[in-house]
Amino acid sequence: MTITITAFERSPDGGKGLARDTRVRWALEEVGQPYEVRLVSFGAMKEPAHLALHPFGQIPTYEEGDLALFETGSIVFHIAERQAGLLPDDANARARAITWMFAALNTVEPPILELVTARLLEGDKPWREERLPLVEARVRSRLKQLSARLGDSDWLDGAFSAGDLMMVSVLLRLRSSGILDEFPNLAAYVARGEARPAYKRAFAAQWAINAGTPPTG
Ligand code: GTB
Repeated sequence: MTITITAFERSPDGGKGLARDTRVRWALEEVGQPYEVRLVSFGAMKEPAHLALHPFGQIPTYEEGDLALFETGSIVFHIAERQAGLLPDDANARARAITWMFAALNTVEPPILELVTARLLEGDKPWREERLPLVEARVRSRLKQLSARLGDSDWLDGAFSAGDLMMVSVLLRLRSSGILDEFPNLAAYVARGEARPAYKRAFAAQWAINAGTPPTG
């Protein structure tokens, strides 16, 4: 059955792979599942046809026959559950890998998004100088904990899993801040993720669409 995802017609990041369709593309590439992409403009995202797929008017979405999904956590989990390659067979190891997916989205991503907001969207606000160090401290605190848990392992819990895919995707958003480099094992972890052939294919596919658009992210 054909799988169709949606992505920005023009990603505001100019092809850095930071828009969330990249993590879905990566998951599909890891399991060897071909897919099609429907590009949507910011305007079209808020139109009824897209809102029927995504109640919040965002990308990415995922369509497969009668099934329509939104939220990258749910989409990547769906892909990982149905095809081999992203979740271990052992029930406990599988539960732990899923736990890391949730940890990436619920515990690590929120302070990172707060930082992105503080740096990019509130850059001209009078409270920026006071707020930014507080937000950066919250990000560093999370990274310190994650770094301690990862230690010198390649991946968070044994073999590469959907948990790592999600965690690397989340951490990539930090690159332009320089904070990731303060934690060499996390920077190396992200680089390992980016070196995976499936990630490279996913990145190249979004780059082919977005390269040359003015970066703002
Ligand atoms: N929780 C949802 C999920 O995980 O699927 C969040 C989806 C989401 O934030 N989608 C964004 C979107 O559609 C695109 S990815 N935004 C348009 C809108 O809300 O109107 C977020 C994103 C946007 C831009 C950059 N960038 O420029 O670097 C990076 C990431």
